[in-house]
Amino acid sequence: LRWLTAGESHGPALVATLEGLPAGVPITTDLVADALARRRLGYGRGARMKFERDEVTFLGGVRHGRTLGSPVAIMVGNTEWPKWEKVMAADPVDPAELAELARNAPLTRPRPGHADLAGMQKYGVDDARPVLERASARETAARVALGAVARSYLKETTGVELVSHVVELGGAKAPAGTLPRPEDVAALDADPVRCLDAEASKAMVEVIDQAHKDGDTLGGVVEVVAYGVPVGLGSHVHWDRRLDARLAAALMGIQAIKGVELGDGFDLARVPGSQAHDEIVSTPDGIRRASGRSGGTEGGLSTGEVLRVRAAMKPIATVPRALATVDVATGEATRAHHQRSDVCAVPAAGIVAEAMVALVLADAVAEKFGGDNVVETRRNVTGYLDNLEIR
Ligand code: EPS
Repeated sequence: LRWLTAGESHGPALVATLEGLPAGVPITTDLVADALARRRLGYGRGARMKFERDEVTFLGGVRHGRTLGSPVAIMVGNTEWPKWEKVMAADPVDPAELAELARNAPLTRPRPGHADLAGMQKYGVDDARPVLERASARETAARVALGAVARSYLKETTGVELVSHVVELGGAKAPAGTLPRPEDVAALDADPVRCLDAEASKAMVEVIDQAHKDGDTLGGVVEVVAYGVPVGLGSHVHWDRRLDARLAAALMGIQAIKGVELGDGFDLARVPGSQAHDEIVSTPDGIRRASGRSGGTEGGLSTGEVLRVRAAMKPIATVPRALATVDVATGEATRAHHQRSDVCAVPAAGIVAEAMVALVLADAVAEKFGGDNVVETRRNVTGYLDNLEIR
């Protein structure tokens, strides 16, 4: 599979394309809109989440609720656009007209932790606007739209189901070993921070309230859990075919993610081998792992056990109590620019991480099982699983 997104945060729309899916994958505008609505959930988001709506339009690849096998193209309209029509116009605008717009004032006080400064240096611009527009996590709406399609493909071909949850936020932690199942999704979506543990959720809401009062922002850790992943996705034979490497790259590619762990990740580095691996046992269901420390991959291959990956999000770089910076127009020490911001977007990051995991797994399934129609793909999956020599 190949996928691309385009579009600026305050542009008319985001667009996303996904190429390589077979025909027959069920998908509708409502399914994508529901996925996008989940991304807007979460305590601690800023004002924009409340008034802006994501408007979904399929531009190609789908007919009467099923993919055609041609590239899927989705447009996610920004309802904020009328306010930005001049500032973000594709065609030249009369400079006199632009000068009257406060929104167009050059942003010359780059935010520490944001793409602002390095982006201005690299692209040779003296205003952060052209950089921050694309660095913005608004772009994740396009990925979540594609993730909804990937997810439907996974469900249809392999029965894989994904769940994500917040395991840590601003230092408040869910109890170790909390592992949500697909039937917990409704409860997770109803929780203000998408955390399964009620006590921890309360503590997370409290730290968000405190950060809001302090003019600060918070990060956290999300976990994505995939059930029903068949054994043998990815491969040990080459570094860029390893499933864990592909998952790590996809999660690391989400705005503000600074760390990724597969299974128990960094904790495995702190225990001896006798406590780090998942012992292999014979059960009435066949050969299984006795525990899930590895996170469902060994040697870059999926093991057929529950897949579990974590991503650590740093606090939002647009800090209300702004950090020290340099005004690039004057060279003077000052405070970074700030208009409005989220206190915390960790619950939304979980939804984005789900989308990225769905895309990576869909890619690995398409690669292993092929097929031009989902019926063919499903037959290939069943044929493979039914004919495993060792199971
Ligand atoms: C974002 C900053 C905020 C968020 C935006 C991502 O936008 P603004 O600067 O316009 O207030 O609301 O997220 C979204 C619009 C979205 O749909 O997720 C940023 O700097 O990353």
